[in-house]
Amino acid sequence: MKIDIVSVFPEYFEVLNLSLMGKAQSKGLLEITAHNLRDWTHDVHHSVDDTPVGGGAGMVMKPEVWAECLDELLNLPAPNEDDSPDELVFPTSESSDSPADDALDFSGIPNDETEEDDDSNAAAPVLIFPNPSAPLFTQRDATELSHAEHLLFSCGRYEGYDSRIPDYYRAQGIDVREYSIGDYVLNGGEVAVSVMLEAITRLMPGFMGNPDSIVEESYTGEGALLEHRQYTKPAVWRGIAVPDVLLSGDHGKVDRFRRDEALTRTNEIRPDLIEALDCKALDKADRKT
Ligand code: 6GU
Repeated sequence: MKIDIVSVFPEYFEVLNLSLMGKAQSKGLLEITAHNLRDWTHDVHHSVDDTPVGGGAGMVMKPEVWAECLDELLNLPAPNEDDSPDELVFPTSESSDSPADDALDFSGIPNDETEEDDDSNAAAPVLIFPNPSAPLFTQRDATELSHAEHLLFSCGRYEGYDSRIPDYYRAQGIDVREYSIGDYVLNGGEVAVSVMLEAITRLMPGFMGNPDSIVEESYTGEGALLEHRQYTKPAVWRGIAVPDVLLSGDHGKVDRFRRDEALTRTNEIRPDLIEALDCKALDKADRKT
């Protein structure tokens, strides 16, 4: 899998040379390149942001710099740059399918589901924007993206990026995703991208030493449940015993015990996951739990 990351702090991603991610790179399974967005600026200050149109605090990342960068990394031709910034229409809402803007050729139908269709050459990258105001990134997304050939992450900083950037690339037929990693605010997309990358790449075939270890985890399989609790030896430690059934050697009982614990714990900690369970994925014994 080829992975490009664009950031004003590409050094953030040096940690990807460590541990399993580093190993996957040496094995040739992953090819990660972190680019500096400022390499696509032309002014002496290498500025990448500007004040928000409509007022408000903070700075917003400028579309022009991102576009030069993303056009190049996506191998797209730059459009006519005759359109002076004043002629552009600012959409009034954040909606990505604003129909106006023929100047920008917003003819494409935004479609988050598209994976690798389209006429374009082989594997156009999936373009991913971390964004605290976007839908949550889930294990399902990680699983889907672990099959992609090429991912391109665009890390915003400051208050975010101009919303026309993802709109524009969607209209060009690129598979564009915007994701939040949780209900809290980070200073920029770098950490969020590291999180998503780790969740995605560990699901790639050949990434894990023991592929079984990703099968039984929380959030995978039919009906996402939190995992049961884990114990190792000794059987009694500081006066605390592991549950007897785990020492019984009866695999059927052990499986039932773990499944019950997963259901009970999920119900206590994440009732929303229980709500979302597909009843068909439950067996009779589950229903009793
Ligand atoms: Cl993707 N970005 C930022 N800046 N903050 C976040 C986030 C992303 N997800 C949760 N908080």
